[in-house]
Amino acid sequence: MVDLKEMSEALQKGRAKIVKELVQQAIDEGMDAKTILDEGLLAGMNIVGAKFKVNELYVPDVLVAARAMNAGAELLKPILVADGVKALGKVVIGTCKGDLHDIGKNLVKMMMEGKGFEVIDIGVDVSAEQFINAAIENDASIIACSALLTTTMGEMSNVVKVAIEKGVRDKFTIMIGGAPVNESFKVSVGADIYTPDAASAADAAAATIA
Ligand code: B1M
Repeated sequence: MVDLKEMSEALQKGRAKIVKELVQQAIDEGMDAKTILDEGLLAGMNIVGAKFKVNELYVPDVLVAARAMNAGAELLKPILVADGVKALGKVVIGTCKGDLHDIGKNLVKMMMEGKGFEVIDIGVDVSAEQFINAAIENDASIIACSALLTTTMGEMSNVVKVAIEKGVRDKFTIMIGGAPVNESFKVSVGADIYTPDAASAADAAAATIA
């Protein structure tokens, strides 16, 4: 039986190959994908975050851990999205301008695909104009903005402003999330939905269609 603590420790050391092997082994053993994600991968990433905060780990350490996280999450993706049945609609997702953090965004994308959405991922460092233009071009119904930095969450306010300026505010549900964001910030910028994690983001997105 795979030891999820060992998986978490391998992730913290950035051992992507070992993380992938352990994730695959856990899948083969029939372990629940959500348990592998939460108790193996995310548990490891949380420890990395805490050590980064107190300068016990530095940017290169965090980068290799992030790569290991993404490598493991990729293996879980087909299982996490397997529940998706019919296409619910289109979502444009990205990380706000100035922000390169993409692990949370990738999880939100994965969960939304799991619900049956077609998700157009426009990457990181995305400006308000780019969010709106991509949503118009792809005829999306939801714009999903992620931010991990207090210095980049302000771009979410610009997404709402640009949508109003272009006369398309009522065409899109604007969803926001990421560690520094909360419900009162959502209200202050005039976005439609804030959710604290990827699973609730996918549930909330699906609820807009129902
Ligand atoms: Co950065 N970083 N980082 N970093 N990094 C944080 C965010 C930080 C909190 C670390 C710390 O100080 N404790 C801090 C931000 C402080 C602040 O602004 N308040 C920080 C900093 C300061 C920086 C740099 C400025 C460091 C530097 O260079 N001196 C720099 C900025 C670069 C830039 O973006 N311009 C930087 C760089 C990096 C790396 C490149 C090394 C790497 C990113 C790699 C990558 O993403 N590919 C990195 C990482 C990995 C982190 C930590 C350690 C982990 C983030 C993460 O991926 N968590 C982070 C500390 C921490 O969070 N503990 C930190 C796992 C991920 C699943 O969680 O993204 O929060 P998260 O997503 C969650 C929810 O927030 C939510 O769902 C997910 C869970 O289900 N969610 C949504 C996210 N988006 C959503 C959207 C939604 C709904 C929910 O709807 C649309």
